[in-house]
Amino acid sequence: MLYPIDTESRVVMNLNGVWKFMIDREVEAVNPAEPLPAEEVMAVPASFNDQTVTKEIREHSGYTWYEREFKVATPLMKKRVVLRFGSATHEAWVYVNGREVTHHKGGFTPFEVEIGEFLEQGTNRLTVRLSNLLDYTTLPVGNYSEHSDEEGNLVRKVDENFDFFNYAGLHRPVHLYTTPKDYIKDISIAPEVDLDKRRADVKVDVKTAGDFDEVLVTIIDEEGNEAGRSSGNTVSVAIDDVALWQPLDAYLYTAKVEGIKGGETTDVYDEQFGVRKVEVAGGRFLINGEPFYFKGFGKHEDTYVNGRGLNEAYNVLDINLMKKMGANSFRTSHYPYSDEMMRLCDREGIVVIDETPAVGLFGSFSFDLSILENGADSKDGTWEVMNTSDAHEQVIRELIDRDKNHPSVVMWSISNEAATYANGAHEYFEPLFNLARELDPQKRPLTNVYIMMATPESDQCSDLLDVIALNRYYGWYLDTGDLKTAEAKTRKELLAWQEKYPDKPIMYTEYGADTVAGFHSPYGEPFSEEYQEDYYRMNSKVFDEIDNFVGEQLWNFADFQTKFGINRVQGNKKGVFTREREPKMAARYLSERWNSIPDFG
Ligand code: GCB
Repeated sequence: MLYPIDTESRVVMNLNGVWKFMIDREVEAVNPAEPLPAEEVMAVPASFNDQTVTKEIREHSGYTWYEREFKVATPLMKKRVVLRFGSATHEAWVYVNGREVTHHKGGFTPFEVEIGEFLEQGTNRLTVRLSNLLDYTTLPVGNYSEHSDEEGNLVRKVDENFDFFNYAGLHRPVHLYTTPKDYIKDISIAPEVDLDKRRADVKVDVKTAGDFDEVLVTIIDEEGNEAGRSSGNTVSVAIDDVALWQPLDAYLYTAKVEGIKGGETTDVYDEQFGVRKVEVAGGRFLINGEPFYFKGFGKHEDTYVNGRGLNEAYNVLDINLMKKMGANSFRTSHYPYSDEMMRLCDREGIVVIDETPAVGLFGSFSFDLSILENGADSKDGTWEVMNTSDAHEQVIRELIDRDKNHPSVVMWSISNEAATYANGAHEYFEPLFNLARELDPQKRPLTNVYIMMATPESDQCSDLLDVIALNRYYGWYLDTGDLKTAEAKTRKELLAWQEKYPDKPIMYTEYGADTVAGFHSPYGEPFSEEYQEDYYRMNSKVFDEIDNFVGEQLWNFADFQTKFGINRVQGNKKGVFTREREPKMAARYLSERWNSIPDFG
């Protein structure tokens, strides 16, 4: 799906701002044919949860309503008018002037609909009904229950099967945009590069709707010069002396795609892309033929007030903080991030592991840590109770469709911490991995991010992975405060993975310790800033001994909001930065380490 941009043939209008808002108590039916009887207002894009001081709204599980009015300039009414949501979390029913125009399930991917036939001259009313409910058929996975209150009213409850607050709302920009009636529908770009000859063959596949005599693809370099052109819906354009997209040294070309009819260009779209080669070979992760070392973070889209809503100032700051620390990459844990963040990463040369919202695929998430101590139970029944295959297939399709052209994306993560050690896991995942391999025009490597119980002995899915990606908490959830034992266990497990899969690169996608900013201890006790630093020093030492180890992405970039739980005081405190983005002590150590480790080598 193309991101909405202004071009010579397209106009983008912004529907962000302050909307009417109400939660649906499900006592009286809300009729979208009438203006919403709402008393609250809500800023879009943002989560609704933290914008009021009403507990009932903040913790609401169920349905909510948003509404605003808009007008479309008369000359634009003759065009194709499309309404696009960057995301609506988690399920949306959309009405224009009281009539339903579309429905979408899945809270982290965009959707759009043509609304020309529903528009009126003058004022139009846009209404959205949202659900934040999650269960065993959705991604993420939630534990859903219902009960009645004292008045006999239905109360719905979602208990997150994962460790982040179930923020919801219109999280990303809402746009109206126009195209001509005959238009460019999608563009798929797969550059193939000969690194020795410095030559790229850029395969561009253009999907159109309507009638064109010709589709023209012109590749333009960063200086605005033409680098090549070709005509056709499926073309290959050669670029000589090609400039590569490199981590932290991005170079972006533009594919200018024109739909031509009767000698005139009727639709134009400019799609940016980068030329770079990604492969896994001989236990290494190669970018442009060189062994790349991932340094960075698991993150969240999580800021004060905005919640999980787009916060572009924080996105820019976060990337600047990463660069200052010598980091080069992050994972979009645990869901696809905004289009805007992906475009920023392309521009800034940040390497991204792009994750689906498949989190919580795990019998029962709890803070009962005995499961870690006792090891994997292959008969835990996860794959008998989960009914998420359809949702999983849909999110893989939507994620790859949206992000396929981003040079920053070097690998897809199909899930986070699923029960890959449990019987039925391989049957569940194999078709999903096959689907992702088939859909990605750039054939990027794939991974599944592994929970501690998925070990070289217990795991049932690692044959599917190109890279072994591990979330490990030795010295935190296990052997808390005992870094000596933790070090020995870390080493033992990493060596076992390496022995089992000598040709697969191994990386850490999570490791961390909750740390209360400002808490110090002369003994380096858990939760102190000293312990966090000692914990990272211990892990670094072991990483440096492992041959096939290709990267360290710690948990987490910043403190973030979670569901309530006795192990969470105002959320998860494993940030190297606080939620305000102030560094904890460990940031200085990590910055020194990462600035001294080259990105390649
Ligand atoms: C994990 C999860 C992540 C949690 C983290 C923690 O393994 O993938 O979502 O936040 O552990 O801090 O417990």
